[in-house]
Amino acid sequence: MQRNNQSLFPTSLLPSQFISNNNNQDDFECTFKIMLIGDSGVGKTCLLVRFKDDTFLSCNFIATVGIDFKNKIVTIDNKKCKLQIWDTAGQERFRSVTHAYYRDAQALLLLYDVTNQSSFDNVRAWLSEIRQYAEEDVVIMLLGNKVDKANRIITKEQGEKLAKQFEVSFMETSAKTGQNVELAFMAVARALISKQMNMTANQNGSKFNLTEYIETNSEQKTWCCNIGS
Ligand SMILES: Nc1nc2c(ncn2[C@@H]2O[C@H](COP(=O)(O)OP(=O)(O)O)[C@@H](O)[C@H]2O)c(=O)[nH]1
Ligand SMILES: [Mg+2]
Repeated sequence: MQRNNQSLFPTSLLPSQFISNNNNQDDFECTFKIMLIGDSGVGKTCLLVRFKDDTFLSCNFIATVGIDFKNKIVTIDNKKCKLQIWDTAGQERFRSVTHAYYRDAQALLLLYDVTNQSSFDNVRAWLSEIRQYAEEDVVIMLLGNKVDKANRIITKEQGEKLAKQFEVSFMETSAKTGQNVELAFMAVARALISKQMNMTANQNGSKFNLTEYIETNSEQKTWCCNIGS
């Protein structure tokens, strides 16, 4: 049965209006909106909970409905930044809703599950949807999640190849063990800060090199292109 999206998501909760209600904006030197997308069950909610609270819930009981968000304050190079992280439901029936939110996102973390072939196959469809609905200069990072599991089907090389083809950054993560989770969010936040600084100050200074940053900091070597420019 078709759901009525309007009743689930009142206009008062549309993202840009929601952000503009923030009275404490001055407390932060930057506020970024990051969205988690990907098929249902790939671990988006668990990844967010791991980053926010550093815990792993079995999560079986949490079926994200539509869209939800959590704020996390991070300090990067003495800058206090608010990351507003939006967690979407990947189910087909909610896609028409999440489209509206793409426009406000400065970064997208696109997840697949390394033990689930179809979630990997669907990455192309997600990327074309991103190209259609998100801002052109949105920062995109592809994440192969659940690398802690023994029954992986998708190799790291396959993930790297796909990311390279679409010129997006790539990492492998585990919401369960926490591997690379903090790094993925922090790398994206750093790329956004660098982008913002380059735009506002028209600086000639050194650009943040995301590739190098991830290579240096990741718990396993990963390939990544420079999205910080
Ligand atoms: N082993 C393992 N399981 C995970 C990981 N991330 C999520 N899960 C499990 O995958 C299932 C779906 O996770 P969830 O975050 O709800 O996926 P979502 O639909 O993308 O939000 C849950 O049963 C989680 O416990 C991970 O990194 N490793
Ligand atoms: Mg979820």
